[in-house]
This record gives sequence, C-alpha cells and structure tokens, in this order.
Amino acid sequence: MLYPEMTESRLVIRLDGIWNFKKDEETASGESRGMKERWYEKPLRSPMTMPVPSSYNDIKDDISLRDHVGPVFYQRPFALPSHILKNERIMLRFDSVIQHATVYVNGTMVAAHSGGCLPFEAELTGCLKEGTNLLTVAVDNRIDYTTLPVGGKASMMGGLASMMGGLSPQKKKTLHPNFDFFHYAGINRSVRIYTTPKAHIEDVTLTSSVKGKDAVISYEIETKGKGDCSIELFDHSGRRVAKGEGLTGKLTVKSVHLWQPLHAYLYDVKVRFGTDVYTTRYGVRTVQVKGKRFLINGKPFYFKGYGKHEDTFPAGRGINEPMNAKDISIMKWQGANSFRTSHYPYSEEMMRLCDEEGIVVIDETTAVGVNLLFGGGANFGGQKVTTFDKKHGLKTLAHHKEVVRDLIKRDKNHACVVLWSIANEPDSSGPGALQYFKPLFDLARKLDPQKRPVTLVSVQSAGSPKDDVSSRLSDVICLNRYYGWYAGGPDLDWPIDLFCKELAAWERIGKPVIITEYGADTVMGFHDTTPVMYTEEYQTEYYKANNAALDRFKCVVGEQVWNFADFATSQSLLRVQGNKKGLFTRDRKPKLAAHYFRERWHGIPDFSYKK
Ligand code: GCB
Repeated sequence: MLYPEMTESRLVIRLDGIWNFKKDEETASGESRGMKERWYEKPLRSPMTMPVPSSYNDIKDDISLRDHVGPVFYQRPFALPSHILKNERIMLRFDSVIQHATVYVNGTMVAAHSGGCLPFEAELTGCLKEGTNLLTVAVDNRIDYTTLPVGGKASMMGGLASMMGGLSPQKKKTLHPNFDFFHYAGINRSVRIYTTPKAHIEDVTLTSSVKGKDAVISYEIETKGKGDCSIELFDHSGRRVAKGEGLTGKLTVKSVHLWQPLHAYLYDVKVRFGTDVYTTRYGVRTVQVKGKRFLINGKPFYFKGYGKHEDTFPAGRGINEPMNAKDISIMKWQGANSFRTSHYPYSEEMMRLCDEEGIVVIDETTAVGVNLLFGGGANFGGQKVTTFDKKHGLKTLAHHKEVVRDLIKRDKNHACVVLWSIANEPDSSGPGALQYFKPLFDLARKLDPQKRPVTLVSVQSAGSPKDDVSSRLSDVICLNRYYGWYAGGPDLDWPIDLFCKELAAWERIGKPVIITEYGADTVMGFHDTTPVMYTEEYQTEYYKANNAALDRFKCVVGEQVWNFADFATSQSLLRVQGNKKGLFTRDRKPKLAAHYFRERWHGIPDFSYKK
C-alpha cells in the first residue's frame, strides 16, 4: 500500500490532534453500551480528551483505563473544501489501530479492520457532506487465538499470580497476552485524509539488479482508470538519470550509487499517470544468502544491533518520531548497524528513516505468542490446545497469511528491509508446525518482488535443528537464546558450554545464523563488586561470555541483543515495572553494558568480520 505522499496532484490532510474519547461500558446483559446505543451516530456525551496518535493506556492517571478490556470510542468532526468534495477521490487512511477498528462517518460504517501495526483505508468519495462530518472509531483491544498477537485465557508470565487470581472473589475482566510486552491499544499512528485524481496510481513496485557498475531497475505500476504512464529517476543533484514509459519496464542506471548499510543513497522516483503524480525514494542494493553468509551488495554482512520495541512514555506504542530519530542516533553512537522490528511491523516513518540513515532491518509480522501449547498460562483454561490444531490453528493461519500479505505490500520497496521474519518464537517444533509454517514461507517468497530471504525467530525450547522446522524452512537461522539467564543463570560457564554445543549443531546445517535475542534483566543503578543477577555488572559479564561463544562460530553472522531499551510489560512477579533487559533505560540512558557494546561494535566491521 502506498504511503500518502503530497504531490502536485495529491493533498494529504492529517487528522491528528486532540480527539474526543469515551470508554465503553457493559450493559446489565453484558453487551457493549456504546454499540447498543450507537454512540457513533452522534457527538459523544461527556467525552474526555485524547491525543491521536497515541496509545490511550498511559495518557490518563486512571488504572481502569490502563487495564480496560473491550471497546473505546474516538471521535472528531472534520470538513473538507467543497472543490475537493466535488472533484477528487477521497481516501481515509489509518496507519495503525490496535487491535480491532470499526470506522464510521456520519453514523455509517466505512471500514473495519483487525490486527494492529499495518495500515488500512476507506474510500470516502461521495460519502461526505458539505460542512461538518463526524468521524468515529470504535477500537477494541481484545485478543485471542485468532488474533496476532495471540491472547489466551490466563497470563503467560503470571504463573503464581494467576493461581492466586483463582481465589479472588471478584472476577475482573483482564487481557491475557501470550507475549511479553504491554498490549498498548488505540489509534497508535497517524490518521490522514488524502486525495487523488479519479484516474490514479494504486501501487508502485520496484526491484533492481546490479551488473558491474550499472543497475537495472524494473518497475510495475498499478493504476485505476485511463491515462498514460511514465516514470523518472533523479539522483541527489536532481539530475534525471533514467526515464521509462508504460505500466511496466526497465530503467538502466549507469554508474549506480548503491544503498549501503550506514551509507544510504536514495534516488527520487516520480511516477505520472494521467494527471496523477506519485513520488517516492528508492535505494538500489542486493541481498543474497550464499552458504553460511549473508551478502549485502555481494559482501558478507555482520548484523550488530538489537531487538527493539515501539515503546515510550506516555505514548505507549504511539508513534514517537523524535524518539525514533534519537534511537538511530544512539545506534550509530554505539557502532550498531541493524535491528529487528520485534514483534510487529514498525511505523512507516521509521522504515523511511532507516532507508535514509542506512540502518538494516529485519522486518517482523505481528505473529508473537503463536505457541499456545507451551505458552505458560495462555492455554485455554487448561484445555490442551495447540495453535496448529484444526479447530483453532486454521483461524490463526488465515489471519497470519493476511498479515504476511499486508506487510510485504507495505514494505516491499524499502532498501532497509533485508529479511522477513514470519513469527517470533512460535512453537516451531511441535506437532503440525511444518504444515502451519510452510504455507507462510511459500506465500512470503511468492509475494516479495525482491525475493528477500525469509526466517522465523526460533525459541530456545524448540530444541535442536533436527526438531525445529526453522532448519528446513528458514533461509537464515534466527535464534533467541538465554544461556546464563533463563537457562542456567547465574552460572555462565556451563550454560555457555551448552550454547557452544548448540551452535556447533546449527553450524552443520550450513546456513547463516543470527542471534536475534540474548540478554539479562538489569535494573539501572544496581551494582556489585561480584556480578550478581540484575546488576549492571552481571549484564556486562553475561554479554562478554555469550559474545566469546558467538565469535567462535563462522556461521554466526549477527548479534542482536535483547533489548535496545527497557520496556513496559503486563504486570507479573517476573517483571519489575516492565522488562529490564535494555542496554538503555526506557528514557535512553546507557547501562554499563551499553559502553561495553560500544567498544565491541566499533571494533567489528560491518562487512567481512568473519573471514
Ligand atoms: C523472548 C521474547 C521476548 C521477551 C524476552 C524476555 O524470548 O521473544 O518478547 O521479552 O524473551 O525478556 O523474556
């Protein structure tokens, strides 16, 4: 789906700002009062204010809003100039609403969407009045086995606490995320109206190949209506370097400037169709897996970086562009070159920033918690449910396919994206895992015009390469391993020996391996002369011991720590005001290990680290 660009033919109007907001209530019969009374038809009665974009959970100092389960209503009026109403195609676009959105304009439903972190839109041409229109969005945060991320019937981390919960006389409605981050909900990214001419450009797909000094860029333009189509490519000086006619074709670029990690170069692309104009930026680079190496522009790349979250205070999962820019600055300070969009697609603005800044991205779907069998208390009230069984698994799979499709449609042209991640820590060795995951890998490979490699991020309990389907399906093996923390902590010697044994087994598979998570919870300011768990000293020792293991194996082509920064989670006995595995605190102050990594990563070249 095209990002809304303002061009000589397209207007983009942001509807961001302070909206009216109201939490739904349940009627005596357990229905949604908001839906029953059709709150979307009239101005909300006694609303509160709420910023858009933002998660709503931490904005007000009210635990009942933070922990709310079910619908909330967002509302605002808007008006458009009458010449636009008469002449243009009018689109309403939501970049991300978590989890389910139902959108109404003047009381009529115009869109419904399930699954956060990916955009959706509704055509409003012909649906709007002159003067004021009323836009209402009902947002429901509920999750279950059919949603991604997955929700269960009890909390994943809440073991003891949920047992005690069973004794509680009052049953409070609670979400049960089967994943370790706070389920921030709301209109998390921008809302925009954009216009196009009636005959317009629907989509632009760009791929490239490089031969010697030159590149060939293939293009495919999808359109609606009648018109002539052309495409032009401009370099940094504004000089036109190539031009093509028609809906598909090839552009030859002599002496191409490649997009390189940390040395980005983007061409300006201008597409015309009839009176419509769409502009975008495009980086030329190649990605290839060859034996145990991961090649970017033909050279063996070493991933240095992080698993991250979109998580800041008080916006929650709400887009925070200054923090995105700060994070990339910190990455460069630290000598990193990459991150994974754990555990969902990040904002389009972040992907564009990574294109501009030369940051390499592993792009992940929203599939986290797809492991009901071993996912702690997320099991359905003690029933034996696997995600892959016929009753539940097929519904999860259908949505998972939609997410893979929409993610690739959104991010296919980004130079920064070098690897697709189908899921984080699913049950990749359980019964039915191959039947579940193979169609998803096949789909990603079919849909990606750039034919990037595909992976799934493997959980430690998936065991050996023999059992874990990722050894068969993934082009790159991505391992989350916690030797010296969940496995063996506080000991580091024997867990690291086990880690080496495991890596030796993966090395025999003959594919590149990236360690996509390893880490230890560390509370900023906890120190000790002997490195005990939770101190900054332990985190540093933990990483030194693990890195020594990684350096021994040629197949290991990357290290991404867990996590870039501390982040919010559901409450549990295992989480001290959130997950504290960050190299940085939530407000981006470095822990001791951040300085250790700064020294290490500045000493590791981006290319050809392991000869
Ligand atoms: C994992 C998960 C991540 C958690 C992390 C942890 O394996 O992928 O979402 O936050 O472990 O800290 O336990």
